[in-house]
Amino acid sequence: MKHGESSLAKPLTTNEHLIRWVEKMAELTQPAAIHWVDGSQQEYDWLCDELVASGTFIRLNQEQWPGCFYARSDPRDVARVEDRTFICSLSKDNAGPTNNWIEPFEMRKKLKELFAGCMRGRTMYVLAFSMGPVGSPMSRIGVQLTDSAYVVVNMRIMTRIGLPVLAEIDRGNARVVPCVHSVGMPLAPGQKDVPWPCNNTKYIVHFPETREIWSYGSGYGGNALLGKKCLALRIASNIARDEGWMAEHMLILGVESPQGEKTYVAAAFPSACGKTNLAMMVPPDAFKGWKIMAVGDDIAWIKPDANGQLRAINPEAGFFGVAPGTSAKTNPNAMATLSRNSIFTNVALTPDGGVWWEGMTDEPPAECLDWRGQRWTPEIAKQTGAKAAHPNGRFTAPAAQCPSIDAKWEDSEGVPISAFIFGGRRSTTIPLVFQAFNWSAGVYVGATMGSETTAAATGAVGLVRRDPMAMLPFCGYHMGDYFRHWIKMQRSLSTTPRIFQVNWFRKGEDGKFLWPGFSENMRVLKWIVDRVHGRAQGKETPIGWTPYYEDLEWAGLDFSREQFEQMQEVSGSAWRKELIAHEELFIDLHDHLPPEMIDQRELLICRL
Ligand code: TSX
Ligand code: MN
Repeated sequence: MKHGESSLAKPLTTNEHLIRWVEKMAELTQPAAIHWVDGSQQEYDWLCDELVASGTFIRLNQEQWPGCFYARSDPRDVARVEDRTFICSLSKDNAGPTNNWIEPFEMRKKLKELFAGCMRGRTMYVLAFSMGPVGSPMSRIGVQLTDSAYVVVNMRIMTRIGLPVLAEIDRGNARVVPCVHSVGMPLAPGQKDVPWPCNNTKYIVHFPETREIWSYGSGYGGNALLGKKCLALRIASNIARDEGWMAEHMLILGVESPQGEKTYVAAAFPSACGKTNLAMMVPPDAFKGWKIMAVGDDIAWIKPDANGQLRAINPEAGFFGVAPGTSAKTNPNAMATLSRNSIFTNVALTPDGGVWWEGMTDEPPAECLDWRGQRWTPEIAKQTGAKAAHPNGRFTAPAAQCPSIDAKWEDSEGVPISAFIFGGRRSTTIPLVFQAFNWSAGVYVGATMGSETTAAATGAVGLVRRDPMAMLPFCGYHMGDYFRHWIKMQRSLSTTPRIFQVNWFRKGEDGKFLWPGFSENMRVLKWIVDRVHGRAQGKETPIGWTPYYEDLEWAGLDFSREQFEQMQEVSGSAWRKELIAHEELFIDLHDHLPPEMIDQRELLICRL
């Protein structure tokens, strides 16, 4: 008998409310079968077998890539769809100018139409998941109904799922976030399925007041794995505001000194800044005895403990990382993490049943099949510019497999956060590192952060796009109220984390990067840790404290005082332009902006 065949439809819960909701949703969406996901290895293996049989998955060469699978999406379903993402709060004002809003009653009517019969001919999976370790007071539970087995197996890597979560629901204290997901492609009797079902009409919908998520038409990443961006950021940012904690788009890492002193920091970067690389960074050889340990690479839930100390958990259990650019050189820990039990989507398939992507090796394979299944060779690439992997091609890999995963990464109390780091990709103006003068000044730094667009995103390349706290696509309410919440958090803290800005991407007049980045960023992290513990000097500048040349550890790197001064320069004329760009962002948010943001801007103008 196949995995649990006879009992798939049997509810794995005693919670009447949950059972009735599943029945109601099945009535609406009309699936051919219901499968309560238990989360076992057996079930996972069986689902992967089914995905291979249906053509969604290709099993990779098990000698080289044990436990690994390969998927190609529909070429029209390759990334998050921000213009199809909606925050349906009761009032439009609560969603703010940076979110799409549709009146909730109207949206519910639309969703009813879209979801009516949308799962015909498919199985509806009932997927209970926990964001954060099961049972942690900081965790939150969701139940996702989905007609995609691909989603179920990815969610098993990215979150904690199945029986332990259902048991938590049965205990009855948890408020569950209901999540409904459909690829939006019902099957008529006898109709043959396609490897990647989806619909050109897409809706990613959040109801912040009722804490609900509805997703239609996409099977990809953040559109479909509803625990991640939808629950852990957009819905959780609403919960966090109401309950006095923070749901942030941040990596968490621990810095361990040779003496065994441990310091945890959380860092927010917009996309294409190498957040996963920083989370898994390996210190340079000269930093003997220093260790960087990863707690998370994307999301941090941060809450004051009884002593007024901020503590953070990583609500996820895996990494859903961008593959292109990831290599043994740029991120050896990621390469080790994804070497087994991982799922690859929209990268290239090599003739020996392996995967490849741009930047993985110096030498490309002589030939392979690209992310669309077409023959690709380096010659073809040279002639047509075709990429073997989609720039947003992904790996889904278990966090527990990361060689540098922190011992406390699943600690239900979380890890203490001593510093926040805001970063961006800026070729001018922003120095390698500086420390904000205080909490409000630091919130201003985060609120005004921006990043230059790269080829990976759509639109013009090289423009600075403002992305406050890297939360622009993920804040589930008014961005001005979000700044207000940050300001307010200080009141519940006995010690406030120090706040820093970094920029690995400043360029010289020759257009070359001034800073070698990657492992060498350890030198910056060490100064940050030294500042936190009151050990390092800082030079007062108009924008904050910057390190003196002597304050950074230079062993093992040939970097002159002149190079350093160029990289740390605070140019009055460049900053005056920067301030005008800040004002533009603030105009859009003016009626919700906390007065501290205006004050900080005034203070900055005076200091300049
Ligand atoms: O991830 C990056 N980090 C953080 C690493 C811990 N990247 C990659 C960004 C794209 C996702 C970086 N790119 C970093 C960085 O610190 N710095 C740069 C820019 C850079 C690129 C190449 C070189 C130097 C700087 N040098 C050579 O290629 C030789
Ligand atoms: Mn992210």
